[in-house]
Amino acid sequence: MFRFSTAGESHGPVLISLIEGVPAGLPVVAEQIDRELRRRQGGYGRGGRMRIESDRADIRSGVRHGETLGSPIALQIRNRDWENWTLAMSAAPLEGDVDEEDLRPVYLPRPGHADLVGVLKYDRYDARDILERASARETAARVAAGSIAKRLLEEIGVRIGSHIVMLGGIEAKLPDVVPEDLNASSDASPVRCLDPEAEGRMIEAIDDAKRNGDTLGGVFEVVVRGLPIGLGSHVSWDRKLDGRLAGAVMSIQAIKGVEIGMGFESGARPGSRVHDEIVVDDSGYGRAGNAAGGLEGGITTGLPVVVRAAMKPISTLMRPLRTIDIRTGERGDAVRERSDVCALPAAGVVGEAMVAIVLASAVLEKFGGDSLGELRRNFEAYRSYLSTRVSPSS
Ligand code: EPS
Repeated sequence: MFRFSTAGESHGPVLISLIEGVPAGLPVVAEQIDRELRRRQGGYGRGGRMRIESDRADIRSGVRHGETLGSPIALQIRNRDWENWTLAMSAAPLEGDVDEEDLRPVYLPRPGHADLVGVLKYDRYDARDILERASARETAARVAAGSIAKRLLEEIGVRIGSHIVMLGGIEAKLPDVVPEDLNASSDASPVRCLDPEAEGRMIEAIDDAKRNGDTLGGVFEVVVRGLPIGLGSHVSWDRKLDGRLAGAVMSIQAIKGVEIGMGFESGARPGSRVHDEIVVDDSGYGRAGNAAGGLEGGITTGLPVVVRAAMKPISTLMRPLRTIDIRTGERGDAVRERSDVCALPAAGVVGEAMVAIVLASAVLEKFGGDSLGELRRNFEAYRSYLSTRVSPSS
């Protein structure tokens, strides 16, 4: 299985990704990881932090001479902003006289952030103890891990992209067929949107929100092509791939809803207008549509996997909402920290990473292998088995 965990605070010295289960012999170079990290840093609506950082991954273990060893891969991303936070985020106990302001404490929790529930649960008084880890800065480490998962998937012909389908209530007109190289098109747009007319209105909406001290969310869509039939399983709840994808995407900071394929709309239609009829075409079994979003019974159908996620607006508002001071219990305005007006375009990149991680795990479960060669052989054997099944009329 592809397993990963992350460590690091937003203004600590580094972010770390630890990845296990990657077979030996997978070509990996830092530039590929960095390219993904750069994509996450972009997007119209980002705040000042992204001008400070230029995220790069140092490969600390698990790779030798450009190829994985099968051992745990440790990736480290430096927080450049750390230089401005050495006292406030010091790991060492405080010594001597310290001005409390220099510790940048947060006593006015933001509605919508983890600030309040975190301090109560973990018995802290300074919400910085919570928000430093709850921050979406952590998603840089996810994207680094996701880039390794993408690398693995590329080896069997799987391609992942994303785009923004709605931002702040403005819906993009979707093309009948999403472009083959989705990211080549979406990354060319400042809001990663395929509809130029909607793009203009989205940018205006972000500018308006900024002027009003407000923030905006929206919906992104991840599309995965080239998956074989048969990843995931119907046999147990925790092996259903749709459930695993939804959980992974829902775990991204600020995500409040996930749907697969037609999603919520399918609950409003009769079955005759939802299910993708089974047909035979040149390559064997085919489908008349893809309302299922590439998954039936928790198993891939071989059609594109389509996952959408709704991101709520960022909870740091420059025109703050009402809150209660943790020290005094008195009313106050929520803390204003430097933040983004809209991080939806970046969230799409993070969504790609989480989807890639779940799919890489499902690929390794099905095809196994200690080496890339073994994985490939197992994959090819399965493909040739499938080719004996997909021409029922012959
Ligand atoms: C982020 C870095 C953060 C925020 C944002 C995401 O940097 P800073 O807090 O120093 O401005 O820009 O995090 C949040 C919106 C949040 O609510 O925590 C990043 O690297 O993506």
